[in-house]
Amino acid sequence: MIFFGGGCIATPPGGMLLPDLGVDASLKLMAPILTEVPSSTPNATVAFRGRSQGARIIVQVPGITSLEGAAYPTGDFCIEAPVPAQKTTTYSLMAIDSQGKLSPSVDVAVTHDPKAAQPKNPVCGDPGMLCANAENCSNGKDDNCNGLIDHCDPACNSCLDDKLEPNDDPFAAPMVPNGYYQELAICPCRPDWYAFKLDTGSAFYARVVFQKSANFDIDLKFYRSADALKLNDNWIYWRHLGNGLREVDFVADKNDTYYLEVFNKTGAEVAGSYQMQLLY
Ligand SMILES: [Ca+2]
Ligand SMILES: [Ca+2]
Ligand SMILES: [Ca+2]
Repeated sequence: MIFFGGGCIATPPGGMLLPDLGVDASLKLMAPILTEVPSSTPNATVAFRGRSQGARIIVQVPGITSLEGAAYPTGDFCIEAPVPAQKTTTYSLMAIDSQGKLSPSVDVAVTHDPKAAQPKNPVCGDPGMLCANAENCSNGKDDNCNGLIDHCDPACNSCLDDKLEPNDDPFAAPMVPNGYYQELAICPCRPDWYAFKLDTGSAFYARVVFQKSANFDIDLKFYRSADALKLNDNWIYWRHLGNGLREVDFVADKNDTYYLEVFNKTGAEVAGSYQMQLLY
């Protein structure tokens, strides 16, 4: 599940001083700072409010789902997550920036209790004036709250992405079935991630075909879930087959969700298209 742009005005507690979250690309991305989270709620959803350097916020609800939402141009965010009934759930929140850099996580526990008091601001609501209709392409901010900053935003680079978007990181990767996928695209700052559930001993095959150029040359990386979800680049499979053809041919050695990353290895911020065949 992915929610972009939806949200509410973050309301840090009055008088609380927050650190300067100016972005320095050379530094590690900081974990989100939570400013408002109820410890218990009678509701089926909870709103997490805070501040972040990242363009997007990820909430992992263990064993259930990952959610993603865009931060506001101010650096504030509000993102809602489901609350499993009659228990305490420990959520992990992370930030991810426009270049795919992931922050450490911050964990927070919320207890569902039908008798708990109603939280003060239980839903994120309309972000109102915080999100603009248009993207300013040179201010280092995600003005229109779509999770994409400046030249990474299609409003600035005019790149037409594919129907499986948004899948710019493993937390937003769709589970894609067997098949032949045409008209896929890589846009600037936006690798494509896909997820597959494989049982031990089952075979997986993926083939990607594209037109290579000086600025556009795709590579594939295939990961186990634990590595993909940490973005630690500890991939397990990567093979070249000459210009314009890449392949993954793998037999699962354990039951797991595996992830495929398709990206432009030249690092040039250009658009390119590809086709993908999946057999598993
Ligand atoms: Ca901008
Ligand atoms: Ca944007
Ligand atoms: Ca894409």
